[in-house]
Amino acid sequence: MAFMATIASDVMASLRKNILHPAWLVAVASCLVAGAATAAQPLPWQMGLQPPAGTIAEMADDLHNLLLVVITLISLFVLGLLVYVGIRFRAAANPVPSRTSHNTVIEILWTVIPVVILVGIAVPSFRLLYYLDRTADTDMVIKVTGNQWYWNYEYPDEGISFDSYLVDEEDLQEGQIRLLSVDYPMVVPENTRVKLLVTGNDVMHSYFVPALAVQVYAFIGRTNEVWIDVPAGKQTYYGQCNQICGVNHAYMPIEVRALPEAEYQEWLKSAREEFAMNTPSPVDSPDTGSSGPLVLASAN
Ligand SMILES: [Cu+2]
Repeated sequence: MAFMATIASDVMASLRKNILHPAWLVAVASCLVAGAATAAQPLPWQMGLQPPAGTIAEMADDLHNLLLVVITLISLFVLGLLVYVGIRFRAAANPVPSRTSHNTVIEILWTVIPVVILVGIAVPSFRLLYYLDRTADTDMVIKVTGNQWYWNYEYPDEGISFDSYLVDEEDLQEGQIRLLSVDYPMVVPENTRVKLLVTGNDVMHSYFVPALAVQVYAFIGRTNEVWIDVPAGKQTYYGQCNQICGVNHAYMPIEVRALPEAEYQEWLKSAREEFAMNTPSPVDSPDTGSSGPLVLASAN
């Protein structure tokens, strides 16, 4: 027993020394302050979702908060019921159990109440689904292609296309974030609705930016259409591929940079020079005849 007591007091002393160490307190405090200042990246000790950016994310956040209340109440009710039954009807307190096999009132209640709860959840849920599905009123289009292991962003209306790679840890500049910053981020003007055409080039990837509440699969040979509602404000939103896609799955982050219109136009000017798309190579022979299926020439 003395041995156990010694261990316990050692553990307590160590906890006091380490957890209450000023460095820890400073770290935790700075996380909280940083959490309030920057909105679009995961933070140490983060609780809950990233602050929502744009109407889609706000609606998703509201739905999440509503569901959190509902499931908490249900869990507490079921727990309370279990504890009550366990105590009230235990063998010692209730030696002769009731032989009741059914009770019509309670059976109607435990069918109708869950249905009402589910319908209550379905209304905001479907509202959000239909809102997400409406990609018609967007201001611009970006085609996003997942590759092993980087993203490619193409602005079809601007004729630019570029690859976006993770910045290695040893090359990180001031202000860049380990495992999240990329060499060429996807740049968008602030306060814009952007239609994303998401596809894949090799295996399945998934384009996921939590703060913008966008998560969509990138399949080879198929284009998924979604939109993001980038709110006003110069901000960088970080995300990651969240479909296990091979050994470097963790190293293909997404960086979306929202710029004021003037700065976006400036970026566009330099991007047009730097990332002008190669014109697609023409099919080898225009006269393929009608004898066989059309074979597209390999680009390389
Ligand atoms: Cu991936």
